[in-house]
Amino acid sequence: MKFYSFWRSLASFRVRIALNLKNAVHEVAFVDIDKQQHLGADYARINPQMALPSLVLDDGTVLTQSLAILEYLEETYPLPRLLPVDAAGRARVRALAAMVASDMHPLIVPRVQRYLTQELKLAPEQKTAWLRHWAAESLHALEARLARDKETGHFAHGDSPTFADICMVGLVTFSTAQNIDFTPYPTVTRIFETAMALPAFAQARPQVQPDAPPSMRLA
Ligand SMILES: N[C@@H](CCC(=O)N[C@@H](CS)C(=O)NCC(=O)O)C(=O)O
Repeated sequence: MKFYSFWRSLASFRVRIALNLKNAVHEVAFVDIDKQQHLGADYARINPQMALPSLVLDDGTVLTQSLAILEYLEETYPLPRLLPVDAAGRARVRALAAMVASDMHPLIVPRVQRYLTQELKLAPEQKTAWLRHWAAESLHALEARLARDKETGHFAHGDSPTFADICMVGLVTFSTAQNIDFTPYPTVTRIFETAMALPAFAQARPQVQPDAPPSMRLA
């Protein structure tokens, strides 16, 4: 398998974690969004949506959309399970994952940020306000849900990682970069710290990827 990734991409981050947890053998191809490589003809041939990530299987089949890729990995690498055994549990985990990946993340992707600044002429501080607003709104919703639900355990659902944690850690990482105050989000913070203590999560962090610029590298 060949995984097309960009270090800062939250959707790539999600797939990196799942590949690590599943121990799925793959090679990585880096596509630099900052250099607009994803908009070039080479990458457009792989993913006409021109978004990261993509996972190209050994038979040439191209998978796109991080949640669809997570589902593929769950079906083809059953262990460790990243979805609960019960239908209601799976619905809850997919809902928590969608709160981040489907509701919040699309508001902050580079093409939206480009439209805000280049077309709508928002000033840098207005764009920052936009990003911080949607990140905080998402954190607030997640905190309320996780703090209320009896299914919340050491992780977002029970005591092992699921799609929910995989999606949530990207939101927290992004929000930290936006200097958001986490005091109102103790449950989210606790689960983030639990998840990031696992090597599969820690090794998937944006700041430790080989394509991260030296100024951002932690290791
Ligand atoms: N819903 C998609 C999001 C894909 C996406 O927008 N990825 C971003 C990086 S996280 C990207 O490649 N953006 C390019 C752009 O916006 O120009 C997924 O989960 O895979």
